Amino acid sequence: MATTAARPDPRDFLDIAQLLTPEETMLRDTVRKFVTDRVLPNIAEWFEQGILPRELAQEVGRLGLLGMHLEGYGCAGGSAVDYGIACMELEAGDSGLRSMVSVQGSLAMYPIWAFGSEEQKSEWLPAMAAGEAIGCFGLTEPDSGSDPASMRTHARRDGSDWIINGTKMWISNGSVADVAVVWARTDDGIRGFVVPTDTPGFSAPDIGGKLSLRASHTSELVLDDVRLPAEAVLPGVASMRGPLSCLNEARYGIAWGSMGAARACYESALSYATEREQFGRPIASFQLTQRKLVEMMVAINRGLLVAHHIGRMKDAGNLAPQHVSFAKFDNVRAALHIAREARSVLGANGITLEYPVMRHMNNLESVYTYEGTNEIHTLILGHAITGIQAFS
Ligand code: TGC
Ligand code: FAD
Repeated sequence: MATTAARPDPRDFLDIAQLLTPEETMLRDTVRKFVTDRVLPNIAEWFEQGILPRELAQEVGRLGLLGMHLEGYGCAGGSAVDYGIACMELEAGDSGLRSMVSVQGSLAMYPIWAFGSEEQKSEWLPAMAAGEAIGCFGLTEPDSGSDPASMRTHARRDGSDWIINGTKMWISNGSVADVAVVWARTDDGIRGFVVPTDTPGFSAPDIGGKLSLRASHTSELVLDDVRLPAEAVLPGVASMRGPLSCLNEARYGIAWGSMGAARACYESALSYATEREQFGRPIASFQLTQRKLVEMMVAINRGLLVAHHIGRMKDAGNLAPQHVSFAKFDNVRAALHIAREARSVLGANGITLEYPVMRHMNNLESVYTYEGTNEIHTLILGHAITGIQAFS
């Protein structure tokens, strides 16, 4: 029987907030306030200049958001849902900010935490959790994107040392990193190396001309006879399972984060549509506009339910990589579609940095491609349901 409950909130139609515990609600509000006070007033300028100030890492570190789902070594030891909520609120500000936090926590700290030696963990994790040391993750290469197992970067032994040669491409945080987790081919399989970025032979030139994720540093990593001691290798893994395990962590955060970007676009379109008048009426009064707004609202609520569901599964230890692919595949494509529709609602104003929509839309083009393209996640899901591998 229908109840007499109040009219649904257009900004939380299915009352998804009620799924959060009081502690999760507090975390959401804290990160939202940080984004509102510190990021939103500046992000258009950072995006235009192509920068993300380094001190933001220390600021989010003080909020306990770096490596927040890891235990010990100065990390906050939060739940998977906590981590998802933080990603969502950060990405409502900008995907570049969420990327910085994802790369730090899921791609640079996680492999050290999961596969590193005690010495590597003690040396790097507390400083990285505080944002005093920034990390990056070097997997992709100029000729190895969707197929990272074809990487050419290699490490060979020289006495007890390792010598690494190769080039990594499209590396977030690269030019501002203090430490790079670099994956390389060796005689023992694919190994991860913890590379201090001041090691001779290492350089990280920025990639220019980006129209997407401009508030994020994206770099090449050049390793030219980089000599490392024996203890630089991550001892706990010697196969593609190493880097792919890190991707599960980051893709999980993106499933939530993309819904933050989508929410920002939807809210911007909703408020614009109720204020902007054409033909003597608010554009929100036209059926075609209402349809766009309704499709956005429904897709966001659906994506958030998926994010919450996989979050609880992850916390219960029941989340498979294919579940993460489901959420990354569907939530990011939905967010990109929402951003494009929102841009059309704003008309010409939608193409400017005065509104967040086109900035999010351009960012989401990268989010659609990184951490496994939409096509790769389609094939992971296709493999899962048919048992037939169609990558190659
Ligand atoms: P395959 O032969 O199937 O497996 C090789 C080994 O890996 C294991 N494995 C996994 N382990 C953990 N998690 C997963 N998701 C795993 N998938 C596979 C597997 O069990 C096996 O282990 P072992 O011990 O038996 O050797 O793997 P494949 O090489 O055929 O890969 C298949 C494919 C295409 C799915 C994979 O290569 C892939 O996901 N490609 C996409 C590449 C990608 O996502 N790159 C992302 C780079 S980082 C980035 O974009 C950062 S963006 C910045 C930000 O996040 O903000
Ligand atoms: P390709 O693999 O060349 O793919 C091109 C097209 O072909 C895509 O549409 C793809 O889906 C399609 N395709 C490829 N193979 C198949 C197939 N078997 N079947 C069907 N279609 C296929 N990498 C890192 O290691 N660390 C980082 O920090 C990082 N940060 C990034 C930041 C940004 C802003 C961007 C844009 C990328 C970043 N990446 C990073 C790289 C990212 O992971 C790769 O761009 C991504 O994996 C795709 O590789 P590619 O660009 O070489 O495209």
